[in-house]
Amino acid sequence: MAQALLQTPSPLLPTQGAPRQAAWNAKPPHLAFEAFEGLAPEPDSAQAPVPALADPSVFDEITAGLLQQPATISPKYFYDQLGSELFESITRLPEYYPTRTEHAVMQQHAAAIADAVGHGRTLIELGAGNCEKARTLCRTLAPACFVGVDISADFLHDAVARMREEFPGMDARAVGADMTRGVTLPADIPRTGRLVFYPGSSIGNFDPPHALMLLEQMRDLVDGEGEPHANGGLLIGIDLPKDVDVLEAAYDDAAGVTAAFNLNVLTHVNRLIGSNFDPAQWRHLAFFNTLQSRIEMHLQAMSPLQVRWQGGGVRDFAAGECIHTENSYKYTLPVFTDMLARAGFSRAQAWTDPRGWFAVVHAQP
Ligand code: AVJ
Repeated sequence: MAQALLQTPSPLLPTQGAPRQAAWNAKPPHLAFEAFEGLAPEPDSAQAPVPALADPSVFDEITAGLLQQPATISPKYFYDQLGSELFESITRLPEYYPTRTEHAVMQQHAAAIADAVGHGRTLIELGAGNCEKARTLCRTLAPACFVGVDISADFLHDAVARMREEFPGMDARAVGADMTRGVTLPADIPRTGRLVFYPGSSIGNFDPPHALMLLEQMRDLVDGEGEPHANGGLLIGIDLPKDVDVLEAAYDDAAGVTAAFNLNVLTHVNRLIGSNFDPAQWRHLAFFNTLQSRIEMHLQAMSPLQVRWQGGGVRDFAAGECIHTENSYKYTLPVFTDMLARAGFSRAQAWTDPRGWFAVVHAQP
């Protein structure tokens, strides 16, 4: 059933088409736009060049979200080049405990984790970003092959190039893909001995039903696509519930880096759909929703606003109205282990830090 999700079109997981791939590799449209403007000192708006926008599926997804009540923008659009850099800065903030806590758990339990997952595998990191976490893992696991998958393709390519330098014997690949649309690996990636690594508690960005579907896809990915004795595994980071003040500070830091990260999504969306968001008219909100056990991030309009985008789309916002940009679910271990079981994983093993703030979980189909 989950296998079908990788290939069957559905609202959550549209098929992966060639045009989208081209869009990832294209030059950022705003660069071409600015260069052109530089040649024409007083661009007439009627004649201004129309920048190349995102492919239709991205355009449709974003504009549909903006027209929802309340408006939403998927958190995956945080990660343009600047957004990926801002996220890297977040991971170094004193308030943002997840990255360093996960790192400490992996260091503390390195031997046990290596024992559980096994050496010499094909390591597939989802949402690889700067590949920093995989780098540490590669030192202990010495995988024959590493595949970094990330939506921010240029950022990922640089990171994978650095992996090749540090591990010359390892076959390191970069796959620029939106994993929520299903990941297709290059055909020559070994089907057995796969370890999917999904660190950072990024699974928390998805609503539980969607998270379950993604876990099912990961199970299929490591299941060797029907190959017997695939001997695959999943190593995943989970942020656990904790004191609300600790949680909220992590998503609303004193230096304002998370605010800048949240607001940057508007600039990115402007490039993707040709909209006219002015980030200065919005403010960052982050709070813990106890009932749903999730941090919510929103952007709040500071005055009545109208936003327009290419093709004649328009959305009015009242003062105080919000765009929901992110959820970050905090699962307890029993709840998460149950979700793993429903996704077809068993033999779950978890390691945590002394305060019980973050867990690294290994499971096998
Ligand atoms: C990358 C999803 C793990 O939810 O903690 C950090 C993203 N958002 N600060 C998280 C994020 C705001 C992060 N993940």
